[in-house]
Amino acid sequence: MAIAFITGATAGFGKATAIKFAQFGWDVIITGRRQSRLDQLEQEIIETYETKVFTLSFDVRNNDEVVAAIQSLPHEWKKIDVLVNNAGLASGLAAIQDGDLSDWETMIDTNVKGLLYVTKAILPFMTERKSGHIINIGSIAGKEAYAKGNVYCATKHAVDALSKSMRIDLLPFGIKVTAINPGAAETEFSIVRFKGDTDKAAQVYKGYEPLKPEDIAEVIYFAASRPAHVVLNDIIITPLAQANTSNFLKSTN
Ligand code: NDP
Ligand code: 8X3
Repeated sequence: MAIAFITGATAGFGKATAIKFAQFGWDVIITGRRQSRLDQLEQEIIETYETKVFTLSFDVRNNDEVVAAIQSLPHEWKKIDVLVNNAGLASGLAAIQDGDLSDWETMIDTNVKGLLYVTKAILPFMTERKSGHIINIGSIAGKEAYAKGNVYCATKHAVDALSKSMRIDLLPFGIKVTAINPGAAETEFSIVRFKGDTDKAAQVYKGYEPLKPEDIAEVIYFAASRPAHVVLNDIIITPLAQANTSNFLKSTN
């Protein structure tokens, strides 16, 4: 049976992606910091689908935790076919001159270093078997900067560069690399960005229909389920009302 390892599976895209893979009969390793949410999702999946679930709770910013968690996987769970590097966040929205150092560090440590730590810990299982697929969740913010997005945009530009670079380095191993770059999607993303201010978060999605976690999960699964010789390299997905990072068609009602 095929195995998908999904970071950030306690909410948003990651949770929807775990459910999508399970729906199609994949075994899933679901990860995140909130063990109680992982336990809930495990229950939900095993009650609904005939697949196996393994939960791992760790902080992607801590390389020791990442390595220990991944090494603790039983042998049969180490045959990971697809790694979905999804854990990530924006922290704050401020002009560069007003930026908060700790927000910057959180974003760089999570979105860039965390993605690298997880990838480095899992890659030996793929290079050894000369097979595998890494799906990196970038962002439209990794293609284009927007006002006050500075460091978040920089981390997602880094993910874009890493995806391109990984694709070259992993070519001799037959490992696929896909970058998926969503636009505005309603998840816990803006609640996290605005530090729990749900009213401010809701404003981001007002006046148009944003993407849903399931929209992204479908695309991730589609990329993962192409024939062996086909790779989707780079995908940008937006809601109909979004042309780029800054141009939205919003109704005023
Ligand atoms: P959510 O806030 O809903 O989910 C984020 C997930 O990341 C959670 O499961 C969270 O788990 C996990 N995570 C965050 N920090 C850490 C950490 N230090 N260690 C381990 N896990 C962590 O947001 P989304 O689903 O929207 O975001 C998923 C990805 O998609 C992110 O990389 C984001 O940048 C990107 N993205 C989001 C867009 C959007 O509009 N929503 C658009 C484009 C890209 P826990 O807190 O339990 O650790
Ligand atoms: C999240 C989407 O446009 O808020 O990556 O940066 S955006």
